[in-house]
Amino acid sequence: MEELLDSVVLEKPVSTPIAGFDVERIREDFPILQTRVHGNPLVYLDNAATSQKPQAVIDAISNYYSGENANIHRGVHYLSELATRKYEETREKVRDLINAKSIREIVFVRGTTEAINLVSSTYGRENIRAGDEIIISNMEHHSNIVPWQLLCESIGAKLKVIPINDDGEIIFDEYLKLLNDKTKLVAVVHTSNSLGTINPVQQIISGAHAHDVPVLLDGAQAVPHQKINVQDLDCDFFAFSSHKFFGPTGVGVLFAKEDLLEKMPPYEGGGEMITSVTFEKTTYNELPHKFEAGTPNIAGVVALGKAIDYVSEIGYENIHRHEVELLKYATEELSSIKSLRLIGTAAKKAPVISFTLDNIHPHDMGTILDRQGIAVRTGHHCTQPVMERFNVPATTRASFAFYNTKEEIDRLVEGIHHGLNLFN
Ligand code: 7TS
Repeated sequence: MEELLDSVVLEKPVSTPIAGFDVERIREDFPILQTRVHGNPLVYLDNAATSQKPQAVIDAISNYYSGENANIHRGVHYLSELATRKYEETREKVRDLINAKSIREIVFVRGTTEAINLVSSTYGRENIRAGDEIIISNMEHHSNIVPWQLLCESIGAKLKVIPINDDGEIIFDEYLKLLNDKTKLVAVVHTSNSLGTINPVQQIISGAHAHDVPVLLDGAQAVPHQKINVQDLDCDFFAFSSHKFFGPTGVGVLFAKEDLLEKMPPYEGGGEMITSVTFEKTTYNELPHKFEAGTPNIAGVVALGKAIDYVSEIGYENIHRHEVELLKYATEELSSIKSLRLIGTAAKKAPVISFTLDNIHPHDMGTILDRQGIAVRTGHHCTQPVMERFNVPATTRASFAFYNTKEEIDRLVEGIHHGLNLFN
């Protein structure tokens, strides 16, 4: 009888095992996931803001400073050559990760934000003129809005915005209508951080290319969840951040097609980006170094290489299968809460769930969840136009990574019920 009861109780939360994917084993690689917050085991559901780091990435930073530290590209001594090799090895790993044609197309920057600012202040300033138009969407992160607004203000160009429907999907016909002879760039988010929507980027790119318009993809929320192939996509620019991809903060990647990078003026001036300098004339270094002025975040780049190794070992297929299950389970469980409204119900979604609750402000819910050790984000998630579109001041957002579990989703749901009981 006892055995029977056990099996009944156990039936619900156990995940379908995925061959070669052991989430409990994987969780052991992330020291922070073993910590307690306010006396409870941490449930970390703020992965869209930043992901946690496996021990291999943490060790890479420590090992770099303990045994490898030197400035790169400049020295003939052993350590400088070692640091340079490690830094450049990551460039090749990034190239392979997103399947770029050449390492000349991989520029290290500080993050997605800097990558987009680089494109707006170099490609944008060189190619966009008064009266021209730049297309973005209603679901952009502020970092893919403000750089274009700054550019438009200074040169007299116009920003055009693709509207989204009530599920949080781009209205494709409206996008096609916006494309015209004045369009000089399309800059859209691959995967929305506040809605979870995965945009039909392939079709967006084909639509723009039919008008000879280049496309920049903000891939910050895409790279942690799915394999990106910039050659298949044929995107012209692609930006992402290391810290959302299990690597350190302060490092990001700009991919750009080589012919575009060749024609773009430098971004910042300084050491490393030059071939020769006289007071009369400076010539610039070859790609991609022309866009990497000054001493970069060498330790961060080296550790990003470890994050790429780590994700490759787990495999995107396994990550995808596990996250699809998490998203499905979380959507079902959260939808069963009567006063809960999901914001972002697109047919194609990454594991990100935004919601509001009747009569409880997201910040209050976030605080109540935090007291139970559950980390979610509340606010506008740097997508204020999305909040305006859905007529909400803010949302509570749970965003998942491959190390999250169904049991953690149960803790979230219990936590929300606890908050509802306190307020009602
Ligand atoms: N683009 C998207 C889609 C993002 O989600 C973010 C950060 C950025 C750009 C900016 O990235 P950064 O690394 O340059 O800062 N998103 C979030 C978030 O959702 N909560 O905190 C940061």
